[in-house]
Amino acid sequence: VSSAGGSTGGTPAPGAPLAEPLAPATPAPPGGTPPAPPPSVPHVLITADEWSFSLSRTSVPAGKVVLGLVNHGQDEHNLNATSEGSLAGSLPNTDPGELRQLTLDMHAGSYKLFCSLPEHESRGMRGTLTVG
Ligand SMILES: [Cu+2]
Repeated sequence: VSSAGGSTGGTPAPGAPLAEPLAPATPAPPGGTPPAPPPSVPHVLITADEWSFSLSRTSVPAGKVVLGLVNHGQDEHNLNATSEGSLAGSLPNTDPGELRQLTLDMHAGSYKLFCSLPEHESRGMRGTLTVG
């Protein structure tokens, strides 16, 4: 195993205060009671290709949800989530092989997921996520 290389050089400017003071760590609660762990956030992975959206699951409980878009296609694709016609969230055009994520606070109902590039939705890049 050669550990050659590494970042050499990068001489710091003399006298330059490079390091910002670290923010103080979260203060320990005086009672010593550890905070309850946050509830786990459900994830939905949408796999995109030409021309389909494949959802890792089609229903989630209401609340925070992480939507992931992974592009397994050859072209760029994006993700839009609408509920009753209004946009709840979106991810921009994503290159093949890339993964993007966004967290949404979703209410009970039906969300439409689709790619907004011309004709992509009509070719099949759409899906429905049921929340509640
Ligand atoms: Cu697309």
